[in-house]
Amino acid sequence: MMDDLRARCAVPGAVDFAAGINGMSKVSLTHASGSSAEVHLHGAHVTAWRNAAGEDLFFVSRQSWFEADRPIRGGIPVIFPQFGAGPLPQHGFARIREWELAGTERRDTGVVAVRFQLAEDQATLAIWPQRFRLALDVALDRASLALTYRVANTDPQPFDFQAMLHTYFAVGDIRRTALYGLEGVTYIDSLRERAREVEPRAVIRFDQETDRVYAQAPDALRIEDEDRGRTLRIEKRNMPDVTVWNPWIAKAQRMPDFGDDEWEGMLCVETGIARPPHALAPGEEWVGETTFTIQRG
Ligand code: TA6
Repeated sequence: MMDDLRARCAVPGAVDFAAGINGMSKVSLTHASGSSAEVHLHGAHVTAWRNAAGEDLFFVSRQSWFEADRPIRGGIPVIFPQFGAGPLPQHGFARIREWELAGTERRDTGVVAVRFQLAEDQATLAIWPQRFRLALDVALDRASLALTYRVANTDPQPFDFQAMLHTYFAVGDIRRTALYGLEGVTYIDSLRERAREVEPRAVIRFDQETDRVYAQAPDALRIEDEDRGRTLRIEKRNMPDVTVWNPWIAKAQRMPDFGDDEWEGMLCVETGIARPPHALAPGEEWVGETTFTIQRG
């Protein structure tokens, strides 16, 4: 399979293929500047984004599973058609399906891009009787990683869906990390019986388990990693909701695929469409975009 992928889609010096943990197929993207990224076909899951110095910008748990039918813990889980708990597996099935590689390219600008796609099959139809087509474009530039997430309704019936890019950022110390951009935004607090509150803080800091879904959030957010002297910008389009999550101590200890101490070095800031779910008529397509940029450090 690897040889076939390489023959069809490798781009010398930019796109290559390898067998990762447990032999799971992954695509590596390398930009001329030295920045790089890695995406597993399992879940079209971005499992690494590194700057030219080779520093990890995303968190991946040292205890993550790399197995069929299980989600990878870290990077960017692709959430569809359900966010959170519900009639489907937690966070839906897209993150535990094997996606197809639909294309690779190095653009004239130097951007290195790869496209993955997923459509219904007997297994998904058995639990979610809708025909659909997902596409995820991952585009690596010198100091940015841009994701374009498409959901098309190829079914004769309308359907509702939730979609989220469940991004895990690596931080030096969550207690010295600040999130900007959510002041005045209404959020649902998953830790307080889904109470609805308005965020009063211009600067959000973390000193406890945090699990909130902010509705209609501004399209520009910023993470200040004070421990590492790094500023990461998040810009989004047509992805109104933002989830902010850190499991903190007790939940970290309850998660088998997450180290007890790993809560200190990560922060999830997720972009997507959750509440209300998005309705798609037959033949319609939703497109959401999120771009991460290293602004400093
Ligand atoms: O996005 C936040 C959240 O919904 C949390 O409630 C927590 O469950 C997290 O996702 C991780 O979910 P997972 O199913 O990947 O363990």
